[in-house]
Amino acid sequence: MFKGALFDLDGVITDTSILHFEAWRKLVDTFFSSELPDSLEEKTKGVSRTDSLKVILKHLDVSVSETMFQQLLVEKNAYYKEALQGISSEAILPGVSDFISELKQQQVRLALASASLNGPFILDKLDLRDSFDAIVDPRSVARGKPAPDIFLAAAAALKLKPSKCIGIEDSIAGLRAIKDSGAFSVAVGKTTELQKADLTLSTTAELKLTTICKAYFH
Ligand code: B16
Ligand code: MG
Repeated sequence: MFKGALFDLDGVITDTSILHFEAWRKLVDTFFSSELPDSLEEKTKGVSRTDSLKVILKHLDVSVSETMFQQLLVEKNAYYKEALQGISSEAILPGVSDFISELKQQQVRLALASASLNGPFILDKLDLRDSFDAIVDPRSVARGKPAPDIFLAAAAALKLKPSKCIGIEDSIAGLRAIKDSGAFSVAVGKTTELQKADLTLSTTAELKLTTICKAYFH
């Protein structure tokens, strides 16, 4: 049996990805009078704020000064934080609360492995902070997803080997990170690339201990 569960946040615990992308769209509209195509959303999922902005500027084919770059990061976060004000435990994705209870009953320890600097703030809003034994500060790892660093740090924070953990992700970058960490990968979503996970589920409603154990011991 696995002893640890390493959770991504956005797209796994709550669906804030739409709020992220709306904030990016607002920023691009305000500062560059431009629009972003839907296809860019996947490329910014699971990717740090800084790396997301690089992807967006590359798409727009514009370069900005370091000062402007930093200002854009601050502005985007301000839009995003504004959108987060209204969220509560009702925004926890289906099945997640029950799954966390099942894990707790089996003494599985929980760690948050989110690229978001807003992770602790969001867990507070969802009333889930106390459910987690560890929250990795994404600033404490050298490389962001798709590098495995944050999942390695999450397992280490639980004092577990990655092979004794499952990692749960919704993004392609995040899935690569779990796989390279050596944890058992559970992907949630319908994107073709997510089928490469050890176990792929269509939605969080399918996150059940029996389903995961069956695949883990297979
Ligand atoms: P922030 P996750 C990621 O969260 C989001 O998927 C990604 O879109 C965002 O750019 C990143 O967090 C950084 O978020 O701007 O709040 O620091 O999926 O790793 O939980
Ligand atoms: Mg995610």
